Amino acid sequence: MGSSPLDAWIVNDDEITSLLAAEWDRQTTTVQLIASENFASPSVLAAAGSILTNKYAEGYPGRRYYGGNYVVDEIEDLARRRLTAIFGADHANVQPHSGANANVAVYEALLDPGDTILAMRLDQGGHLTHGSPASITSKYWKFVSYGVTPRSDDPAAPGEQIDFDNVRELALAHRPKLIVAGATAYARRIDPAPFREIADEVGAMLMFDSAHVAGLIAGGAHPNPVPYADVVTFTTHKTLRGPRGGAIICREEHAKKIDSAVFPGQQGGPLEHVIAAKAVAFKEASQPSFSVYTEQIVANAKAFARALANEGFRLVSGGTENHMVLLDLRDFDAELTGKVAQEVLDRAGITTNRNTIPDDPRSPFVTSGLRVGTSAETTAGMKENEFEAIASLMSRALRKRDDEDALVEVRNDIAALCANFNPYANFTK
Ligand code: DSN
Repeated sequence: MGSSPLDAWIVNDDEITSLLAAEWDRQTTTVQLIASENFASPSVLAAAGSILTNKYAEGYPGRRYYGGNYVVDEIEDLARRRLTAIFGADHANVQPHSGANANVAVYEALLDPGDTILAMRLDQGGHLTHGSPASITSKYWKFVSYGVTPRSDDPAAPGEQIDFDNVRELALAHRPKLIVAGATAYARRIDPAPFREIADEVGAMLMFDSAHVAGLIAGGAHPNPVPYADVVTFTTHKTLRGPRGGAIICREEHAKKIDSAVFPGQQGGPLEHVIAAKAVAFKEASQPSFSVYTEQIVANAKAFARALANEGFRLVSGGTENHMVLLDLRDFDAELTGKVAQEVLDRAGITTNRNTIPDDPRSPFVTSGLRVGTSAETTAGMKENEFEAIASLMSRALRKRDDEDALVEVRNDIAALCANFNPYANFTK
């Protein structure tokens, strides 16, 4: 096994060291296609592994409950300033430990228990925190769900896109206090303007959950929801390529309530080592090279989608405009479930996740869909040609899924490809 960048730190624990090496091997010899993952830079990893992990800092810069926070205050302020500058927002809260925490904090800040929220249903592409019965959110607030338009095989008018007539009808009928835009399994650009129009028509606030596309927005590849939304939430580790965590940006009028909802409303001590890593990532995302990166993510996704369609996979919504491709596996092979496809591809060195597709007849544990994304391997330097090659290898592995030798061959081809695209090749200790 190769050595990991984490070897630069002395992990004085043989078992963990050995597992870190195994994970390094996995990440650099298999292809990473999970749409919500990325390869954070060595600077981000170093900040996240820094001595800031030692410090308690409940509160906010200038208003902490513990002493010794004069350095931490500067770090958190820097993160907030860098974040508001990227998106042109009034206020930032960089403390949420995750996107789910960020979403719940917004609901807690802006709503009373029992208030109505209009959001996208999980099986149509929404997130658990958009009111899934399995999420705590559905126990405290009343959710009404919108979905996507019906499937269409007409390339000129692809279906499975956000149904704004449905959003408006539901908004007029239920008068939600908050409308949530944003998705977790949706390959199309989400325009914030029509959501704002509908919110204004019914007197609702608008939250844009930009977890998946925050990096694309930062790089200019997708529209910025900040001028339209009262609040924008996101994770920092997906297309934004930072450490694992969440963040909230909002209009000044909501700032105090949002801050109180995060701490002390929901969380205790902030993870200042992660906040330092977020600050590093925000600086990286404001460089011109990040725009080049996000353009390439989208170009790679389009090439990947075309190549997968040529292999016989049906593209949900007919294509992609972001970093992700959602595949309906049934046209490729009626017997193939998302669960089996994910397991077979894992054996072939191709890391993906099964996903429900709109109106999926199979359960969320089995699914008829597979979600793939280009953000991580674009970081590693892959371009359209490599994604076309991966599409062909995916097809080969799935067609020969009962032939172990064939899967080993695909895994070897994938490892050969990955050998030229080590995301940490330029890392020096
Ligand atoms: N787990 C995230 C994703 O993969 O999209 C959503 O929380």
